[in-house]
Amino acid sequence: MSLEVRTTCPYCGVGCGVIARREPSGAVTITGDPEHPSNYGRLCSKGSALGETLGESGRLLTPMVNGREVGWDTALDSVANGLQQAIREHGPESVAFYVSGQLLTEDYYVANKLMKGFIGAANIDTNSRLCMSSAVAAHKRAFGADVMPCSYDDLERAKLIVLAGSNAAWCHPVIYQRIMASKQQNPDLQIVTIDPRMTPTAATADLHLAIRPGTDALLFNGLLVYLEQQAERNSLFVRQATRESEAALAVAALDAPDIARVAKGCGLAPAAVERFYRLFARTERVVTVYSQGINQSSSGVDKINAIINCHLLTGRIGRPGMGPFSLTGQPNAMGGREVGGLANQLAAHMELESEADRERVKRFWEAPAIPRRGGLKAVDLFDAVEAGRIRVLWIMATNPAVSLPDSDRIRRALEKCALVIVSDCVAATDTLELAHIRLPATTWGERDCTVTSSERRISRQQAFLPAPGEARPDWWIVSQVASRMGFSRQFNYQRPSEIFREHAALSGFENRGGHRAFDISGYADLSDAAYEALTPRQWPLTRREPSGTCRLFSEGLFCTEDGRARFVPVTPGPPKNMPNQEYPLTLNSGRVLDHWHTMTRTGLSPRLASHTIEPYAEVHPDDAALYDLADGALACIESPTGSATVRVRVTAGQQPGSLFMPMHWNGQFAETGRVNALLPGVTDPLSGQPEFKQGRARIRERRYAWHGFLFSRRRLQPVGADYWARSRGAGCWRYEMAGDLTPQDWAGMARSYLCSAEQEVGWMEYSDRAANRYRAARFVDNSLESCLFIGPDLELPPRDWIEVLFGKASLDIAERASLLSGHAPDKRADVGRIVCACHGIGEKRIQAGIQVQGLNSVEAIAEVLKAGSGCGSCVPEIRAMLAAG
Ligand SMILES: Nc1nc2c(c(=O)[nH]1)N[C@H]1C(S)=C(S)[C@@H](COP(=O)(O)OP(=O)(O)OC[C@H]3O[C@@H](n4cnc5c(=O)[nH]c(N)nc54)[C@H](O)[C@@H]3O)O[C@H]1N2
Ligand SMILES: Nc1nc2c(c(=O)[nH]1)N[C@H]1C(S)=C(S)[C@@H](COP(=O)(O)OP(=O)(O)OC[C@H]3O[C@@H](n4cnc5c(=O)[nH]c(N)nc54)[C@H](O)[C@@H]3O)O[C@H]1N2
Ligand code: SF4
Ligand SMILES: [Mo]
Repeated sequence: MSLEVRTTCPYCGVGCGVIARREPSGAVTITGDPEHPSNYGRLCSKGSALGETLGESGRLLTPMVNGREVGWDTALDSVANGLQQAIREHGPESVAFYVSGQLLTEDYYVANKLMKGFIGAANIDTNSRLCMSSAVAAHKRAFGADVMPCSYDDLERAKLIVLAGSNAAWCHPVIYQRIMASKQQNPDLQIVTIDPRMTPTAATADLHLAIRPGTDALLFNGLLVYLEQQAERNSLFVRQATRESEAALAVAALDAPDIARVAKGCGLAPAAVERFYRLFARTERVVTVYSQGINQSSSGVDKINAIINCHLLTGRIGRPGMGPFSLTGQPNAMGGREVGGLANQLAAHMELESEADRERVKRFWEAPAIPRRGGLKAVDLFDAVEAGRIRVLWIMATNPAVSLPDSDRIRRALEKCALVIVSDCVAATDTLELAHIRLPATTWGERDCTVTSSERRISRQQAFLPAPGEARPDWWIVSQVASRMGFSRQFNYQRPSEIFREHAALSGFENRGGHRAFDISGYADLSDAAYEALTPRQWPLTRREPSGTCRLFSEGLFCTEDGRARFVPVTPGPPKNMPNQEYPLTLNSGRVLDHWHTMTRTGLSPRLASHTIEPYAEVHPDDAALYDLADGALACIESPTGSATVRVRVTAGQQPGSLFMPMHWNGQFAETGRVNALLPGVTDPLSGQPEFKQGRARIRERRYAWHGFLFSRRRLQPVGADYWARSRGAGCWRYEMAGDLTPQDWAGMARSYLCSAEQEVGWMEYSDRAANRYRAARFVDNSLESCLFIGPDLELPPRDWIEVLFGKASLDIAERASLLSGHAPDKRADVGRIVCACHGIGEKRIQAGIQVQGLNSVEAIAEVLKAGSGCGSCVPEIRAMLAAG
């Protein structure tokens, strides 16, 4: 009998419902849940490839202490003893937790409870600091609480959607699909994208404002002034429901008196600015969506308040189809905010600084002590680790050696730390390499708790697979450690439903009149069976409103003492990391469609890896000419903190003077491709969020004596290559490589890569020493085991047909010969670079469809080839191919 469960995708904050079906054979199929209100059956490429990332291979299966496998008892005792000893000798502030928006709510709740209630310090921070903390701070300033008032439904009701610093087509693909579907039904819907570079999201917008990096606050200050000048102020709303409008307007008028000034400052054409302002002024139903292009800035909080100011002035908030909309990144970024995962929060939207809140939580938890002050924010926390003030650091479900800024320094801090504990589900990450204690956690498919999406919707993750090896849920691990530290009564949880009920009860505890907006007390008495069957609902959710709440602030009442929202006067300066003579370029960073962060899971899927196999930097053609960089060449990028070597992608979509690098690559996939080696730990003074979007850098071509690639069924460690990037292929691992020194003996080097000496069977090789060309292939029982291609320059054979050979049980003579000649035996086998990751359709296949089959529209290509009919994120690329003919 097959087992079927309804669960939630573990990737982005859209929070799509997934149906996972496990067949008796063990195979797992994944489909979108047609009944889940986040996606109504849709999924993006990452969600649909979830089945490819399951399984035991590469997993951390046993607890380990100092490199030795141990039982859970030993591991948990070691953690508890390590924490207690440091607390005894150096005080509670000498230990810290660094947690994650990828923990589930119940995990997060117990980690926060242990630190803030029982260890009695507040040094627990989360990777949401890197992600949402500017939004949290701005919401608190404007609304008096961290509340995002809108729903996805508002995006479908809007007549204008402004996407500020969001590449939703790649990062929130199902929301983007919903927006696009809405536009198809309602062609009047206008979409404005504000992003310094051309993205797939910008490509399909009605208006793309390629803004000068970091100048968004000026644009929105200018909008505020324009709205006032055009008499768009909603006087009644401003008078009754807000304060400080005059101060905000006065400051904005100084900063952005007219369109000409704004256009100049933002590097935009005045007509484009005016068009945006006019659209905004005349459209009542406007939603402004903001994401990392706004948040990850040294003035991110101010930028968000500049956006919210415009919604307050026009009263466009709390009503259908309008409002400021913060997109959350991680699956449970919102849940983490509910439990108080940030160092400056308590739990259930209460404040450490408030004595009443502290007393209340202390009584509820029966806790010995609650700290009076916030703890260290992520970047500061790692500074304290480096300085030796924090002696024990427990990291859960995040990979800071890659994802924090100035990552070489983060690695050094971890190396110095007396005790580093890491809970992760995989066996090898850059952070785990520096851990003394490794704790194997269960992950998606095995874990069983709740998460909250961007629109405040709480959904269940359900297990459909047994936990592999000794892996355990994070809530269990933390509770066990807490018990061993002497708090067994308050952490005696047997199942997640018990934690969830406690969390729900705390949200309603002494919360009279719903003073705290986060209230899910309607769930406080949920039975275990009801928890199992929980359907997705939006908070607040109380006994009086058991079906949840779609939209907040609909009565013009906010969460401040006097119920009024606040305008915040803002005059943000330029980014802290302006380019200078030595480092003349702005370094921007972000995401690609098919990878998730540090690739620990998406890196295992051949389908997802096929779209982008190497780290890269986007460079504008003018800069490419200036620095003599060819498309496809390798380049060295340097900054004041470090350097990286990546492939160059020349594109007119990039802004002159700016580079863009994806954030995903790391020591496991390409040691030299780490963008955070280049970005300094500069943060927003209010939120502590790092400025990941504006670093400074310089670029130059990096020449090598040889270039090559290697395919192997086994995962290898490329030795002798100065540059390498690993990616998953179908049935093989792929390595792109380059080196400074030509080895004396190619065959010897090939053997050291591909096999040990006693395995020297089934070799074929071709060598032209003078031309620095070498090719070798190794077979086991006629099937291709590995192959290596080396040349003096970038002119190497295409890769895709070789991957096809790994899918074959045995190769015929022509195919073997083709390996050595470097030419595909059959032209059809070479599909080219994968464009549509959902269906695995390559560039050449699509080109043939256009040129040979006469397919002349996106729809025709979707119909005949299926390309573009999945998540739709490759549609802009297909459109560009159609235009090129
Ligand atoms: N495929 C994929 N999807 C993901 C993730 C992933 O790893 N992979 N991660 C998830 C997470 S945790 C997050 S936080 C979200 C992030 O989702 P997004 O915020 O949409 O993604 P980013 O690519 O980080 O950045 C968005 C855009 O900001 C632009 N930008 C840079 N500087 C500026 C500026 O000065 N002004 C403006 N207006 N824009 C600027 C960048 O060019 C970039 O296109 O994605 C989530 N979804
Ligand atoms: N330059 C640059 N840097 C950035 C950003 C950027 O835009 N530019 N974006 C920032 C943002 S917004 C974010 S959110 C961060 C993300 O950065 P990270 O959080 O560091 O990235 P992940 O790769 O998602 O790390 C999650 C880890 O948890 C593990 N894991 C998965 N499931 C479980 C589980 O159930 N339990 C446990 N214990 N572990 C699990 C995974 O294997 C992985 O090692 O990166 C930030 N860094
Ligand atoms: S849009 Fe986000 S939540 Fe939905 S399937 Fe894709 S990654 Fe998962
Ligand atoms: Mo994020």
